[in-house]
Amino acid sequence: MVQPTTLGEFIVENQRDFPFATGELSQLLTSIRLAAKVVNREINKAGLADILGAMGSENVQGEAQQKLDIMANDTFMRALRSMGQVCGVASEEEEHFVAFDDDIHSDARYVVLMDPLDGSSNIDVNVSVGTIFSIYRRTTPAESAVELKDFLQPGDAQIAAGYVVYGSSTMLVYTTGNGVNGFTLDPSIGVFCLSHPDMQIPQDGKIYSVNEGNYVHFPEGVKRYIKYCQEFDKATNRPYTSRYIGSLVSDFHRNLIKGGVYLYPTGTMAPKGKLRLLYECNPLAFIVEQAGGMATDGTRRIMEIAPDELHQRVPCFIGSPRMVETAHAFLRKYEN
Ligand code: AHM
Ligand code: MG
Repeated sequence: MVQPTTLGEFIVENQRDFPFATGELSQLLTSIRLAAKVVNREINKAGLADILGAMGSENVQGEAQQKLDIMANDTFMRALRSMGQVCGVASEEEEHFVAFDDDIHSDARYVVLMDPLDGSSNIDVNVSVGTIFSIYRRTTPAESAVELKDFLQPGDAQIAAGYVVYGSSTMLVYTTGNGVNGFTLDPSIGVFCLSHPDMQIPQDGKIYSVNEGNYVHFPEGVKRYIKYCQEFDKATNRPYTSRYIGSLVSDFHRNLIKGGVYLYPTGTMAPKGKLRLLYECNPLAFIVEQAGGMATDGTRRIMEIAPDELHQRVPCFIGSPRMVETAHAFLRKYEN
């Protein structure tokens, strides 16, 4: 039997490709890998333990927090705090960034932004959820207090980004800017093994993913693009297939493998879009571009947007480049 490469081995083997190859990033990814396994274990038994359902609280964005949102947030925070590489973490579940300012973090050079459990409204019905993370070097000097500006960096400054999808199998997919690799958790030994080396998104696809319940609220260009996806045309392989789980990581992951486009546009329901720039769109944009795809807000590359707040929302068009470009053409034509 051929022994699979484990995520731990892969991280060490590829450490040299990384511009600041000091081993710190490898340690940091190790913390994330461990937290992902803990969260996976808790999600897997969620129906048996009393951890389903709402907490009875809301996060800063006014969304009901699920018990598993809190568990995932605490697990990742603890794992990142336990090592000395990270000086602060910003999370969807926390209004302000959390500074790690004790002695072991005094010369930590990285900040992490994360959505610890994305798509958590799907948990109670046993539908896939995910974790998304984004890693930057701090811009302020080590040994000083971490500041908001360390977190408000454009996506192009990301050092690494990834996601975990807790699906029919659990996978961790990440990039450090040298392509994208996917690892499947072998539950019998509790180890992530390389299963999807050098992932490439198909240049074109047949899947469009959008919450069509919001159709009447969308800009005219998006409505026309959706109609285009639904029309019959043999030459361009239409109609396309509509697939929408409502769990960004899962929808993104499927489209990355099969080819497709995910849209969360502006609309009267979500005037700035729904998805968060820093810990949802940027990390997935880094991954999709590394896999040969595109991510924009309809006009600009997501990763070029200069953020001005931690929980900033942006419209998002992400996936196979030809599909994103066609959507753009509709947006330009029906600009309103
Ligand atoms: P969350 O971070 O509160 O879970 O919200 C993000 C989720 C995404 O996973 C998903 O793609 C989107 O919200 C679904 O939104 P909608 O229900 O409006 O279609
Ligand atoms: Mg989310």
